[in-house]
Amino acid sequence: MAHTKAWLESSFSYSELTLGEGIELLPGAQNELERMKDSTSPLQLILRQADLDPDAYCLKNNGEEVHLEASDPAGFLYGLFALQGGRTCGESRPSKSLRMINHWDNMDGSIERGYAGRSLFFDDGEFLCDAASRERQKHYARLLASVGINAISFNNVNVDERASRLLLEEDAEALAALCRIFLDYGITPYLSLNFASPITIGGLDTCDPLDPKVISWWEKAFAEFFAREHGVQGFVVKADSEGRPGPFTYGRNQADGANMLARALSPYEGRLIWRAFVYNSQQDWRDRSIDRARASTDYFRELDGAFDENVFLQIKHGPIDFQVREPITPLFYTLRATNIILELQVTQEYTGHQIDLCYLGPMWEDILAQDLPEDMGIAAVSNVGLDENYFGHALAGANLYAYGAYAWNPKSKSKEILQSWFRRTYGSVEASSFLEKMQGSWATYEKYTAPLGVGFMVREHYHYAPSVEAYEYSRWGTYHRANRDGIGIDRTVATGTGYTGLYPEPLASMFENVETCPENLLLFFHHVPYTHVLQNGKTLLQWIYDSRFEGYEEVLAMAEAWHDLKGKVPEQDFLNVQERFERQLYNAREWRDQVNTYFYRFTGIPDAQGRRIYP
Ligand code: GCV
Repeated sequence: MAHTKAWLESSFSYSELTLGEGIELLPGAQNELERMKDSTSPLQLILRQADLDPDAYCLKNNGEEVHLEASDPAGFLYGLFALQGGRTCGESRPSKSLRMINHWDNMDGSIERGYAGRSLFFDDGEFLCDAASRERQKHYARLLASVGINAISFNNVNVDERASRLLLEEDAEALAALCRIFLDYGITPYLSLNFASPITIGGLDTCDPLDPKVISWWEKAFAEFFAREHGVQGFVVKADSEGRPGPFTYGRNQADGANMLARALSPYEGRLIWRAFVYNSQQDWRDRSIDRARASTDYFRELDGAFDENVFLQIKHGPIDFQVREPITPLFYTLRATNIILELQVTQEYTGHQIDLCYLGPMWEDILAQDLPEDMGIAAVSNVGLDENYFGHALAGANLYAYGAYAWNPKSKSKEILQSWFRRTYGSVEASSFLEKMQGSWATYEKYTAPLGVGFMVREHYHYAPSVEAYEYSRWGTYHRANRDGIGIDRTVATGTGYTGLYPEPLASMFENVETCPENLLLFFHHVPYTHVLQNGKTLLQWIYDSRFEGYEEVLAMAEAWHDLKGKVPEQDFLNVQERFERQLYNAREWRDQVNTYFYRFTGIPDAQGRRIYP
């Protein structure tokens, strides 16, 4: 099946090319130059070496000649993509040197939390390397490079037995061929690693990071792996998390585990990306002394400065798990001597499964507007798969595009990104009314799902559609604590789990105090009575009712605005989105009615506006 071009339609062509002295081009840049060549174009393209930052480019245009300057091959590549996107002058440099996409693809071809079909890379335990798969992989590499992504991990962080064997000789050739496709586009390949590999594939009886047998096993494994020269630059590791083994199993700390691997990687300049998503997923809901939100900060803050220099700690933006609204994980404010990577989720695990329209640009704009370390890297879980349009929902392409834009420039404006994506995908179609609603689609999603940062309330494991109490008595540590008087988790120092105290001032006091806590996070930090009066004068309960009704109405309005684009966007995309709006409406209605009924049954307080709440 052929994939759509997504936003890769070039609006630039040249007839003559001049290459300055000493310029080195990536094979991907050579391909792009080929594509843009058109003997009827009035423009000359001149590439020159200049003293710019890594990956940066500068474009100048006098109407006849377009000059592209850069200091390295990646800079030329990004400049060529900028030209294709319609930019012919100005300078640009990325603010982050690591801009990564993580795949959660399994080698059987399934994708954990994937909503756009099967894997682009694997099927049935093998690499996909037929001609059609290669074409798609190349196109995908172009798509990523066009928005500045420069690193990729191919396989799921939950590494099964098959994927553990990626380290071995048997996959070397296929792995090298896949890596080459991405390297050609300036994208450095990584793999996810099984911390228990010495047991799973090595025949040892332990993976204790301080055991000399284990250390030599890894040294030998990496020596053999890197001798094959496929271009892999490092590994992503999920350890001590959700059933994955790790250093805790042996009474060691997280730095013991990460540093052991990092030291074995250092002769090859390998990097170790260690995920901070470490928590106890066997919690007893009765035990209120454990707060999952605290876990990553409790485990890692005391290790600041203890990690080797080739270790990067990858931290999810929020302390729980990619909910529609979470505060920033405290570690971002407290780690000072550790390399860190911010982890976002492009795939819509908790934000509508690419069935519901949820443009995530505004969420990332909010996150990146916080005072985060400037020199951190950025990574995000991919939302693509074998579906013809790549994304399942044709409009979910905006999320990958926006992620690239934020990875390049964290100060980007989500509204401008959306307009740019739409123009490059659908041309100059007048769609301002629809785009305004799409810009608000994250806020809309938040309105009809779990209120004010309380999180979850979704169907267990599946993570789509309402199920208000599905997690309330589970082992996952994600409780909303609703009772007949109120709802929310008391995370204060004064009376709760003490989580607010993990933030530096003035954030700690702001979150601690119910009056100063940002209202959209009220139930994340506080257990509040339904009669609590919000800033807009409504009670919490009335606010819950109102926003569920509004959320549903907003989905209706989005679906109607989309209808006006019939005949203006390609029929296939029109129908794809229309069908998804029907499912989104069903979902939003279920959320509205299940959440409202849940609270109405608890409180017996009717809606002040007399709308129908099912008893
Ligand atoms: C890859 C959440 C998801 C899991 C995912 C995990 C992680 O818990 O539901 O599917 O596992 O996050 O980030 O490791």
